[in-house]
Amino acid sequence: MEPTTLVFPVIGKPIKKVLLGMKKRGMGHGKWNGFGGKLKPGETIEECALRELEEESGLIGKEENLQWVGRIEFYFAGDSSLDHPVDIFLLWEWEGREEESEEMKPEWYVESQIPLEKMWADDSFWLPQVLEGNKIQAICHFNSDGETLLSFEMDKKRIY
Ligand code: 8DG
Repeated sequence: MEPTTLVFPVIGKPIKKVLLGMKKRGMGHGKWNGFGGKLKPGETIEECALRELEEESGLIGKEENLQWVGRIEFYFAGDSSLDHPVDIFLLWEWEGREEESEEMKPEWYVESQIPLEKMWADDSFWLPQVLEGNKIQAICHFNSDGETLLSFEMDKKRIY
């Protein structure tokens, strides 16, 4: 699978609120997540991050307000066609207002009330770290069902 992106619009430093979207279709359907998707030919990873953010949430971001906070390589046992990396960004400023799209239903969450139990199984290992001011690099193995987490190895580094 192509490289993918994930953007979390955030408010406050330390972060107080995060915009999540309930994914209405496709991979991760029924789960809360940041906004993102697959890299298109000719696009940079930042262009992809901002395009997917706008398509899915209605927010319009600029590269200068995106902060790269990590990369996870995902591997799926028995189906390497699903293997893909995800580059993760925080977005500190934007224009426009969040709007429901065909793909996502956006909602602001207080940082302490993020619904980790309704997110991808690996997110509880890294999302709190990223929201606390760390950048991360991780390798994550899932079963072929994409639901059973087999292993998660992470390095983290404080950024603020
Ligand atoms: P597209 O066809 O519109 O490009 O793609 P999409 O339907 O919007 O997204 P996708 O191709 O299904 O890409 C998967 C999205 O899910 C992408 O934003 C990265 C993200 N993602 C994973 N694995 C995980 C995970 O374990 N945790 C979280 N939080 N996000 C993940 O692919």
